Amino acid sequence: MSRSHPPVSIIGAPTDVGAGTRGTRMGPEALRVAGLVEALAARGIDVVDRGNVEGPRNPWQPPVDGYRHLDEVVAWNRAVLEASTRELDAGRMPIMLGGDHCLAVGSIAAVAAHCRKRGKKLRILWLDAHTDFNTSDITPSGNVHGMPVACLCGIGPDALTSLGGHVPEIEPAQVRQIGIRSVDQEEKRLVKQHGLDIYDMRYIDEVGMKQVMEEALAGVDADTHLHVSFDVDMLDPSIAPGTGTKVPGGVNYREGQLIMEMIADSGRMGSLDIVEVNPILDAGNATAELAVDLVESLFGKSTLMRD
Ligand code: HAR
Ligand code: MN
Ligand code: MN
Ligand code: MN
Repeated sequence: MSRSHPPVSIIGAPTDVGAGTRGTRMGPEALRVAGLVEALAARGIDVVDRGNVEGPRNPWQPPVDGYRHLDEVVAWNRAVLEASTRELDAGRMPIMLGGDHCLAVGSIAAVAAHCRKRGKKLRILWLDAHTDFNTSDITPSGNVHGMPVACLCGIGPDALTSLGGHVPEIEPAQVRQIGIRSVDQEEKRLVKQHGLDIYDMRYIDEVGMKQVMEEALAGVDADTHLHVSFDVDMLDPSIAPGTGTKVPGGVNYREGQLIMEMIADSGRMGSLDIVEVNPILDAGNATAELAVDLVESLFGKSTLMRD
């Protein structure tokens, strides 16, 4: 029996202004070519591709005061915030195709406002190799895709922390981070200080993905809007080479499937980001194709016995 899903809207955000490697600007097309829209439609989901939002080109400049391309990052996030808000207001589930992970500031600011309006609890599953909790003072790169979680928690430049008009947009206690294995030295201090709930690869190795997901989803109920922010570098680079900041020792294929299946079982996913797909670095279009495969599971595709 397949679960009924809310209607879905695809929003492309073709940019790499927040990254240190160019190419995620082609992520939305790579995901479309991998058959994302068709895969959702084949599951009986009402899916509309809204096309891409627009924003400034990547000026490819060094960081200024600890940020690369801050104005451009803000402009792209504003576009994502507006497009996501429009879909949420219409009762549709936005799927934001990045683009680099800086765009989660806009997508999640939209979701946070939606939840405040509807009196819903918000839980964020941050699937990533990285905690993305840097600030301009401690960033080793100036790349804003290493900072979105901090910005959403109110730590960052005003233009990003107040993008959605509510500071902070979220509390660290609303976030669960899964797949983590690369945290910068000073960033480690900061995530500890703010009490982020981090399921790193060692913990996944020790207790197994089933328990990790049970813990990460604990307390999610009918009043909860679940936002999934899926950075494909969570996956092991051997199966997902098409991304700019690869870290060995990532989530394997079966673990990835289990994450998605258990989120699907919760029945509470209300919004999704798919970010950091860089087809230039890929083997064919393998990473986007794997992402689509995992998204099918996220929307309830399962083995014959459980479908
Ligand atoms: N922590 C490093 C930095 O801040 C690398 C961040 C890489 N970020 C992403 N998103 N790919 O998770 O520069
Ligand atoms: Mn990330
Ligand atoms: Mn990452
Ligand atoms: Mn909702």
